[in-house]
Amino acid sequence: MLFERAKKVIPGGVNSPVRAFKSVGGSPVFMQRGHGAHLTDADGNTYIDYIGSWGPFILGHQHPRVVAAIEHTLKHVGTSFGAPTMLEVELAETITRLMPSIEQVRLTSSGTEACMSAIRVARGFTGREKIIKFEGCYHGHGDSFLIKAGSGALTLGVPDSPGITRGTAQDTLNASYNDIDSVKRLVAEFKGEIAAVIVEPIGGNMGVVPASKAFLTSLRTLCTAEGIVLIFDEVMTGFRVAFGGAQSLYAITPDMTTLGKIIGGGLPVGAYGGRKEIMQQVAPAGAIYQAGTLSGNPLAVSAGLETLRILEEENPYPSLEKKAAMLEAGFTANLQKLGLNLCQKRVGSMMCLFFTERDVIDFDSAVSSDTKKYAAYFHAMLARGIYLAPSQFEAMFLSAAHTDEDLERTVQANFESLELAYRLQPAPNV
Ligand code: KE4
Repeated sequence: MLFERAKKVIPGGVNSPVRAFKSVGGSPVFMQRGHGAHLTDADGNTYIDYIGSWGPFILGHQHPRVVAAIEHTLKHVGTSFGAPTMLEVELAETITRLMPSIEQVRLTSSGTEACMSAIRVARGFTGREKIIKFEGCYHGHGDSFLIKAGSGALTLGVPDSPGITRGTAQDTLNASYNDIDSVKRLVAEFKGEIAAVIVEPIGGNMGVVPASKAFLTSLRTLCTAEGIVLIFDEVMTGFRVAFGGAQSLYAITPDMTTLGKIIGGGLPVGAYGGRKEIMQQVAPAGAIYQAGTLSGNPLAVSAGLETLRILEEENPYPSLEKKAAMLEAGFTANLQKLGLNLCQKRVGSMMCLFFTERDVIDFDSAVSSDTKKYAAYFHAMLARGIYLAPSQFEAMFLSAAHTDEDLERTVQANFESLELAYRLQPAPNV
């Protein structure tokens, strides 16, 4: 049993907790190969993949041009030098051209590094210490982010994981997503002490929960008025929901943006960037230190660069929108047929079926979902060859490689799996 073997040498048998199936039960499926919109597991079973490595594979696994770009770099360039290369300059030029709010950008090797670095830079730039994040948003596993809202009157954050110090926790304040008043209260209470607000412009880590335009607009106005750095964490939404990311959809300009996933094309790349006057404070141009052995390495950069080139040349967004709308409509029709009134949220090719009848607009409404029903649904879909996130509080991602046949199969599996999860299937005639 692969999982037992893995658990002997890796904590929980996985290299990232969500993969362990803890919230849906059972053992994780060990994958052996990815190809287009499909995965093959170690036993040879195939799946239609709606995780796509948690977002990077908007083009599907093993896109021929991305594979060729990686092969070329491997054979004719190398993997990493720890020295500047033209490739990373080209990726930086592409990112700053496609996301104009990013005047300068620093490459990292993960989204966590990007987000950790962005708040350090915001703190260094403003000379302030506190940050505001939102309950239900995830910005990687940096200490300052693994903080939950203090109970009741205690507005200072409290650690959400052992190993996080009280000293760190006190500098993270939690507000409620889509609730500008919760931010205004913190800004008033900690006047002049807040360096940054970091927000996922479309929440993707409590299921998919879009921010309202009014909320993000008010956030922008408030941060400008208070000299607070507004950071859009677009690690998931960057080049996912639109070519220019969520900031282009909402037409709101953050002071800084963090990126990851798609810009690595399946290899480890993260990035943070923003206004030049802020980024000029980053070492070695400025005094704020941040570094990384493999930052901008040619191999990972070539995968990300080719992915962005394909996205720009082929513009798959209209067809992704059509496919995702078709899938959503199929699910809606199933819910109606079954008399279920579950909440669905979708922005472009990232979507979520919440097992709650409430309208999900923030963390509290998201967690009203019935995770047991989700678990039953998840396993029923898995048994039908549909690979979804093993947690209610994640996103479902479509790729340019998903075919209409994949979507039809998924809609049919959705109907059967909802029937099972809600025990709606007609009692077998005895
Ligand atoms: P990484 O360090 O995992 O590359 O990026 C952290 C991160 C930052 N910001 C946002 C908005 C993110 O969604 C993420 C990572 N997303 C999770 C999926 N919910 C990665 C999956 C995992 O943790 O294994």
